[in-house]
Amino acid sequence: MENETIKKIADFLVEAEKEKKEVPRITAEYPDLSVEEAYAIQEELVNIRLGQGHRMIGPKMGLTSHAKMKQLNVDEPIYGYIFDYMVTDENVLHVNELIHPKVEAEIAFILSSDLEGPDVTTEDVLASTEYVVPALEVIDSRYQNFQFTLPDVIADNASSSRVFFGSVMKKPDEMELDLVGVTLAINGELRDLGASAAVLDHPANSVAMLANMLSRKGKKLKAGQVILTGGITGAQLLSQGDLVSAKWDGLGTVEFKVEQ
Ligand code: 0L1
Ligand code: MG
Repeated sequence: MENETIKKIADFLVEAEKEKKEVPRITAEYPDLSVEEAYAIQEELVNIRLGQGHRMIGPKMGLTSHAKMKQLNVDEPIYGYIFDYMVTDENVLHVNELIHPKVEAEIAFILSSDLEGPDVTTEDVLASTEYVVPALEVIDSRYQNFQFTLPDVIADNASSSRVFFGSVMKKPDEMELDLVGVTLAINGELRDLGASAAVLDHPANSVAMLANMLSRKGKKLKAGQVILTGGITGAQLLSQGDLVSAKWDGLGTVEFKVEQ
């Protein structure tokens, strides 16, 4: 694919996010779009955001549950990036800034030292982790009806949109990180629950896999980055007026309200 086309598609997706307008999936026009080309579009999109003055918080993993991988018929997760404008201090999600947001509960890792693949292990990740924190990720695919193929969603920065972090920080050796139970309620009604092993059997595996995937592009995970490891619960559609509340064993609660 020509550089000009890569740039055109990245601009198209950035514009869709800005205009809060769902768009047809890229593969409707480019049916042969490969995963490699999709990551090139994502990289261009990241460069546009950096050029606009946004700061990258860190990468995220997506499609880490067997259910989501099966849904898209893939055997490897994907990654994308979280930027500063996606993280808010107030506990409010402004729905008028988004298209059709969904929320999922995750665990985020904050690294104390760099991790460089290709052979990063789960033990390496645990040794290089300063803290883990609970996070509610809001995903908002820019595609009509959240319908996409694997290359589409990669190009669209893995549907990244907003993140709410909790205030409880734990050292990785303070808890059994693969045995964290999570509940996700909306308006007081339990919508989903899960255990952190849903994320590739252990959320630290997700970070290791990410480091190894990035190494194929000559990239590494860096100290200080905050890494979202993937949904423990399924993603739940949000509406104006919703009160979202999630609870993690040992990591507290994160709540936000969905407003205009
Ligand atoms: O964070 C995620 O798992 C999102 C991956 C993209 C798939 C989706 O938008 O549902
Ligand atoms: Mg996610």
